[in-house]
Amino acid sequence: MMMKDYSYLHLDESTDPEGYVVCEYRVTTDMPMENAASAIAAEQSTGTWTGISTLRDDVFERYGARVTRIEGDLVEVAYPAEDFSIDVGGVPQILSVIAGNLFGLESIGKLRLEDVRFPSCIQEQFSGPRFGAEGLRRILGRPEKPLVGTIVKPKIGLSPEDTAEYVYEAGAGGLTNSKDDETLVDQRFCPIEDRTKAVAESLDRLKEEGHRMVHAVNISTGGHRILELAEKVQSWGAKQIMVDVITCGFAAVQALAEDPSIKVPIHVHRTMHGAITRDPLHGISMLAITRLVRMCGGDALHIGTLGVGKMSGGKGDHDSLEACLDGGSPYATVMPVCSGGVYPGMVGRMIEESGMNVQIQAGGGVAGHPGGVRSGARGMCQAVDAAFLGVHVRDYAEDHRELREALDKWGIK
Ligand code: RUB
Repeated sequence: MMMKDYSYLHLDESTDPEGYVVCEYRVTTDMPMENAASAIAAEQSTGTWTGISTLRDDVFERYGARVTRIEGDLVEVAYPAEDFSIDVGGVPQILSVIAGNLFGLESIGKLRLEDVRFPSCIQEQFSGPRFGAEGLRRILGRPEKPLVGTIVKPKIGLSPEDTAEYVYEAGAGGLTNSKDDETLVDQRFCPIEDRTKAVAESLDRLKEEGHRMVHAVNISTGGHRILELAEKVQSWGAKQIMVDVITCGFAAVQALAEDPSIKVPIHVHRTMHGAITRDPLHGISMLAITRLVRMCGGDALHIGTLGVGKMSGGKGDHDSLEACLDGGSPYATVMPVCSGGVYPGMVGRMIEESGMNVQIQAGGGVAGHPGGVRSGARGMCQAVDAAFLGVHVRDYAEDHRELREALDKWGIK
C-alpha cells in the first residue's frame, strides 16, 4: 500500500492566530532542526514515527500541526484549534498536546516549552481569576501599596492555637496576608478544621481592632476531595484557600475557581515547579505555567523573587510577573507573590523589579526577627512603606526600630 510522507514544515506560512494554539519550544538535538521540529509536530498531531496508511490528505490538512518558524534552537509549532477538546477537555488534554509525548522522544535530547498562546475560541472556555489582584486589594482595603504577607513558620509542628497566635501577631504588626506552608494540610498535630477555626477567630479579632487580613488555608489534596475540603474550610471561616498547582494539577485550580460555591480567592503555590522549570533547556517555563494558572483562575501566584531572594528563577521570575499582569490577556490580573528567603533589607530592590502591584511575603524574615513575630511583621511593613515612599531603607530605619533591628540582623541586599 502506498504511504505518503507528509511534511509538517510550513516555514513561510503565516498562521491565523485565531485558528491555532501556538507554542514556542527550545530544542536541543543532534538531528537537523527541521527534522526534530517536524517530528514534534507529527507526534503531537496526526503523525507517528513512520508513515501510516490511515492518514488521509484531508485529516493531515485539517488537524496536522505546522512548524511555522525555526530560529536557532527555537521552534514554533502551531496546533489547529480543532485538535483541542471543546469544554470537556480542559487543561489535561491541552497539556497532552502541547507538552505530552514530545518530552519522551528519544531523538530529541532536551526540550523546553517556553511559551504558549491560545486563540479566543479556547480562552473562552476558561473564566480566569474571579478576584485577581484587584479583588484581593478590594477585600483588604489596600488599593495601592504592595500587600505584605507571611508564611507561618515553622512549616510544620505548630498546633492550631500556635498558628492562630502567629497570625494574630503578624496582623497586629500590620501584615495584610498570611498563609499555611505547602507541607501543612491536615496533620494530627494541626487538624485543618481546628486550625481554620482558630485562625478565623484571630482574623475576626484583628478586624474588630480595625485591621483587615486574610490567611490562605492549604487545601492541597487528592482530586476526589479538593472541592469538598474547600467548601468545608470556607464553612469553618477561611477567607482564602491555597492550592499547589503542580502537585494538584491545573484542573484542580480550575475546578475551585469555577465552582460557584467557592467564594474566596485562591492563592496558588508552585511547590515542585523546580523539577519542571529549573533546567533552562528542558521542561516547561514559568511563563507557560503562569499563562495556564491565569486561564484556570488562580488569584495569586508565586513567581519567585526576581533575582533577589533564596529561590530565584532568573528570567523566569520576570516572565511570570509579566504574564500575571499582562494587559493583553482577556482575564483579570493575577497578584504576583514574591516569596522565598525574603527579609526587609531586600524589599526595596525587589519592589524596584516588581512595581507596586505585588504581594511580598516572608516566613523566616518575619519569624526570625529578634523581637518576635509582631516586630518581624512591623519590620517587613516598614520596609514596604519605605519602598512605597521612595525612601532608602537605611534612612527609613533611623526612626523605625523594628526595621533597624531587621537590617542589623540580615543586612541590606
Ligand atoms: C518561603 C516559603 C515558600 C517559598 C516557596 O519561606 O516557605 O514556600 O516561598 O518558593 P521563607 P516560591 O520566607 O522562610 O524562605 O515562592 O519560589 O515558589
